[in-house]
Amino acid sequence: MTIDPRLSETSPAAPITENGLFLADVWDGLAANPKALPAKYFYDAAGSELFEQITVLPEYYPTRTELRILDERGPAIAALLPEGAALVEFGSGSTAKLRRLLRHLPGLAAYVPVDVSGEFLTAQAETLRGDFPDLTVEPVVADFTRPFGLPEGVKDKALAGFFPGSTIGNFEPREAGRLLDVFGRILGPGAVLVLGVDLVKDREVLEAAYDDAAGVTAAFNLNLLHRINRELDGEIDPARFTHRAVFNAEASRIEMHLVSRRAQTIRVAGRSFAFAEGESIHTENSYKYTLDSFRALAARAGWTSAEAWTDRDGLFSVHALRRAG
Ligand code: SAH
Ligand code: AVI
Repeated sequence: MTIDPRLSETSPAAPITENGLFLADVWDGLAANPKALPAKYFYDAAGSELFEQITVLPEYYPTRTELRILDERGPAIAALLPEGAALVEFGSGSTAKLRRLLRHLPGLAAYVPVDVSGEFLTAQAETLRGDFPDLTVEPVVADFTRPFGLPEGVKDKALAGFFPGSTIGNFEPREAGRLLDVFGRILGPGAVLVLGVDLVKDREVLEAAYDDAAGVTAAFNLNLLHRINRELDGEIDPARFTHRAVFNAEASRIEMHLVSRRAQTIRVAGRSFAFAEGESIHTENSYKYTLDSFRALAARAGWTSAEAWTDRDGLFSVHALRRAG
């Protein structure tokens, strides 16, 4: 994923709509060589539901492993957060991980889930309010790679950040550093950011996690083509594409692709794009770090490592970072 500067550069006289940005990115991505689309577009309501199904697959170890680390380290994490803080979660999804932390955070002043998947976020925030009536929940529908405002009610509060799931891994390392710097500016000097980072491991384990036997990850990847058809007047037959997930060891990342089963031309909003047989659209990177390679990335972005925890098998890590004061 990349950080998108366009919205902030747009003059109010020439507004770019969300769907206009989506179309521009799809046209750019399909015209590029090699073809690539930004991973953030996976997440419409259907994509968010499919991601939730991924999180409980036997092959997808990250979610259950991170939940276990959060359960075990909840008290230590809580001790790092200031009393009366508002917690901003970037890419909150189902809010399942916040729910696990909540019992350790009785003094939390507010929870601000930020997510680009608007319909899904609104529904999750409503359910959370129902389950925790004493918690102030202030959802923000936004693309966190672009400037966005925090709710008025939390501006006078100490802020802390939460970025679980290894969503940071979906950004090129240079972009990940820029994103961490942006989060630091939002949260302020001295703030703590707790984030989940997936770790390098055997190719077999990684590739199975992104190409599960039940085909849920394939459906998640292919949903991008369905979404283009739904929202952008696309004329794509998703059955003519196949899901591929491969570990690129040199770059330390899982790559997901949609591979054209045959030579074909697809159309999106009146523009045509030719594919050779076997040509792919690169739809996602999921970078895998070591504890030290991630600490080094965070340090370059202005964060020092307060703590880092892993599970017993060294599959996944949770880092607590502190912004220079
Ligand atoms: N934090 C959850 C969800 C991770 S899935 C967990 O750990 O399980 C990644 C989430 O980030 C999705 O909910 C997706 O909609 C959101 N997301 C991805 N890119 C985003 C962006 N650029 N801006 C805001 N949210 C984004
Ligand atoms: C959200 N993100 C961290 C997931 C990952 O593991 O990179 C998205 C995902 N893609 C395929 N499976 C899960």
